[in-house]
Amino acid sequence: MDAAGPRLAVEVVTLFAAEVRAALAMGVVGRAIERGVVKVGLEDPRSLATDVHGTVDDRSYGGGPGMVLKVEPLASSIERAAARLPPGSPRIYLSAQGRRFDQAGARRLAGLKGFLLLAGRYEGVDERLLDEVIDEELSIGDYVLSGGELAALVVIDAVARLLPGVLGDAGSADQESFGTLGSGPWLDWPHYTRPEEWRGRRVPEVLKSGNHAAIRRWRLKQALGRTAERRPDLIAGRELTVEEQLLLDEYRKERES
Ligand code: 4HQ
Repeated sequence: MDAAGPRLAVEVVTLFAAEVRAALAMGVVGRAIERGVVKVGLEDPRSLATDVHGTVDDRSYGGGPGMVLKVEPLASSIERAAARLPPGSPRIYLSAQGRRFDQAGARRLAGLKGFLLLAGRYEGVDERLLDEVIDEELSIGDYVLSGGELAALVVIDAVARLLPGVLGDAGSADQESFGTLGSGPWLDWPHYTRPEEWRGRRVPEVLKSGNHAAIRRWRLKQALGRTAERRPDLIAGRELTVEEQLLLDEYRKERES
């Protein structure tokens, strides 16, 4: 992978470069980086601040509490980091005002050669930076974080695991929730491992049957049933296949009894 260069290059612009680096060393993402499939660069705007104190924030015009990240050190950092990425790599700001990041968004980013993530702090960044050097805003959900770093890590994690060679089993990214079993995306089915019985609760017999067709059917039924119960929005307006409709009806009948 090294001779050909990484499959995906990511740059993160953050005031917490050491913390982001440490978090990236964990688990699946850490291994993807180790193997050279993903390359992550970090850029700390503090190192480009124009004064000796490394000032990157200032008071908000219009008043009120909270600081705003200054445009010049951020613009310089972004341009420096972007120069390490393939041409055309989008520059993305993590923000609660952004378009919602989801599995389709993860697949889109996984198809790129590179992208840049800007993680803000405090009240956010000077709006002119967004107009001038940012291509899009992404939100990981409707809640308020203290900074964009955790959001950037969420995006990198969801994207990295989709790249060829990152997960051990080539199919396993595809099989889970929001993967492609049936016409999906459905929620995941229940999982079990040993022991066979725990506090009187037994593993469903079918999973020990060795009947792979029956197991696949059971899992799809559970996935559909749980999706209908917990996330009806994911089912509403979707065309179910004949088999899926049958399995969902079966699930509901079994629930009643
Ligand atoms: N932020 N999804 C960064 C978020 C957020 C989100 C709040 C972004 C604080 C400085 N980012 N600012 N939700 O809550 O991505």
